[in-house]
This record gives sequence, C-alpha cells and structure tokens, in this order.
Amino acid sequence: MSRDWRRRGLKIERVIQNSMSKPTTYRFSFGPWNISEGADPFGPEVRPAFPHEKKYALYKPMGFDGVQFHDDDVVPGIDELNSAQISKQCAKVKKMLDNQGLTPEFVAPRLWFAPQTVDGGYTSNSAKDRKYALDRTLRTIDIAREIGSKAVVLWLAREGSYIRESKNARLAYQRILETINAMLAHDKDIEIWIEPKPNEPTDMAYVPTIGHTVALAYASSDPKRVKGLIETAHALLAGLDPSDEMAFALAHDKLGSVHLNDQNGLKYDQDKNFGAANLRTAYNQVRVLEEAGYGKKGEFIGLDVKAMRTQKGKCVTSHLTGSREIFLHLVEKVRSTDEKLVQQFRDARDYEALELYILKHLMGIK
Ligand code: GLO
Ligand code: MG
Repeated sequence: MSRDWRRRGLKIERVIQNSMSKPTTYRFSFGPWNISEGADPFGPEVRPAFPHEKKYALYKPMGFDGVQFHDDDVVPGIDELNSAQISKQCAKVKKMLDNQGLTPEFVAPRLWFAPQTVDGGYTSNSAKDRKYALDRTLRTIDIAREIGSKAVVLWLAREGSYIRESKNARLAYQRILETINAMLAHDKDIEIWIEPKPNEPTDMAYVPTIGHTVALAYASSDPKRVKGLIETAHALLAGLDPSDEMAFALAHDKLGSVHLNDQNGLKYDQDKNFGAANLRTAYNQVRVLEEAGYGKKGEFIGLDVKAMRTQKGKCVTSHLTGSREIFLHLVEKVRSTDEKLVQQFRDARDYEALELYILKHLMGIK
C-alpha cells in the first residue's frame, strides 16, 4: 500500500468517525425540468404548462433548498443574446434566488438541443460546431459565477456515437480533456462535475461511468476541481451498482453531487422515484453517502426524477416530495442498522445471516 493510499484510508476513517459523531442534516435540490408536462417520444404534453418562474416559489415549501439549472433555464434564448443581456438576466435570477433563500447548486450547458450539436459538441467532427460548444460552455461558467454557483455540470449527452466508425474515439477523449482544461483555465475557482451516462441519446457514450470521469479528472490540469455527479439510473444502465459507483467517487473525494432516482432494468432512462424499483439498492446508496459524511460540506442530495405521464394535475410535484421522503426514511433505516451485528456477521463470514438481517430490517421485522 502506498503512503498516499494509507493517508487517504486514514482520512476516510476520520470522515466516517465524524459522520458518526454528528448526524448530517441533508439539503435537497432538483432542477425545474423535474416539474414537467408529461411529453415522451411517443406523445405530447398531457398536463398544462407551468412556467419556470413560478416553480422557484415551490422549492422551500416542498423542503428543497437548492436549484439545479441548465444555462438556458437561467437565460432563456441564450444563443440570441449578447453578454450584457445575459448578465442582466443573471442578475434578475440571482435576485430571485436571494429573495427565495435558494442556493444555485450548479449550471449545466444544454448542449443537446442546438443544430450545432446534432453530432456532438466537444467531439463533433466539425471544428465550427466544436467551437460553438466550447464558447457556450465558457459562457455557462460565467453564468454560474454571476448567479453565485460554484459548479458546472457536464452531462455529455451527445458526446458519443451511433456507429463506431463515425468518429475517432481516441481523439474524442482528447478533445473532452482539452475542453475540461480550457474550462479550468477560464475560471480559477469553478468546479466541473461530470455526469456519466452510458447511452441515450447516443448509442455509445464516451464517458459512461464514474471510472472514466475520475480518470479524466486526474488527467486534467487541476484534478481537485474536477469531480463527478452520479445518477442512480445512469449507473444501472451501465450495469453497475450505484452505491459502488458512489463509493468509488467518495474514495477519491470526487463526488460533487448525486442525481437520485430509480430505473427498472435495462430500458430507456426512466428517472423513476427514488427507491421505486429497488428499495434495497436505494438503502445502500443512502448507506454509502451517510457513512462517508456526504453532505457535511454542503453537498446536496440532488434528485432527477420524472413524474409519471399518467399523473393528472397542473403542476405535479409529488414525485419530488415522495422521493425526498423516502430518502429521509432510508436515512433512519441506515442509522438504525445494527452495525455491531453487521460486524459480527462479517467476522463470522455469515453473509446468509447478514442478508436475512438486512431484509428484515428493511421490512421493519425485529
Ligand atoms: C439525462 C440527465 C439530465 C441531466 C441534466 C443536468 O439523462 O440525467 O437530466 O442530469 O441535464 O445536466
Ligand atoms: Mg441527471
């Protein structure tokens, strides 16, 4: 074991001890797109539109303190505006956030809608389109700073391919790294949180897992400022366990945020309510976060959940409050797990007994 790893091990132990001594008070966030009108690829909206501006007043009463933004959630029509107009709009949003007592958790460049990003942004084969993607990303950093956010999220939606031969994958990875370095150079304080996803909309994405994210972070010009955002459904789509993905990021001190939700098998990205498909997997995500003291430095419990299309109503939010509630119940389950007993089962290598204990604990059976 190298010195560095031993030191990191000790640091992790300290974090665990700290997290045990004082329970975390969790703060929650979501993005305005999580209140939607129910459109899917096969049909239109089924609920009346509810304007973004009105959504922000709902956060606090629902128990949420953080707002996740796309650049054009902050500045609608961003591509048509000059920098003075963008700054003016940012000041307006900042004032609204301050008035509501809300924290802007992050801003993400929406690089999957514009005609310039049809075949990817940073990894497009067109130099002109790559320039559009970079310019828009640097503008996103400025927006984040102006509204008081310390992080930019890169969900690399179209950085991938539909057929392998369409792009040079090695070059694509280098271009993603160059972009990250250009972002770090543009602003000396901003953090970059990459949100990996293995597919959808592309068939094969270039940064499919947190392992890829962490490798990019270490290869970058300022590894401390490059982290990951792990979404439950994305990890499951990659055939991986979301709690192990989170544990990997946490072991490297690289978990910027999470998008908790759920996913019923290898299908389209479902963004189901947290715990809805697999309560035990949800419990294990909470367990990993709680054990590492996640949230103690102000990290948010971010949700990325979608209301069912079948749900009636003008402004459906029950999937958000429900997911938050389940998270908090699972925190109680984690805190009331008999860790001494778990240790005894581990020592005896009696994982059958451990499994039964966990299942009964989750079901509330003594
Ligand atoms: C889609 C992603 C997406 C991002 C959001 C923030 O699969 O989860 O919702 O989280 O655009 O970048
Ligand atoms: Mg997400």
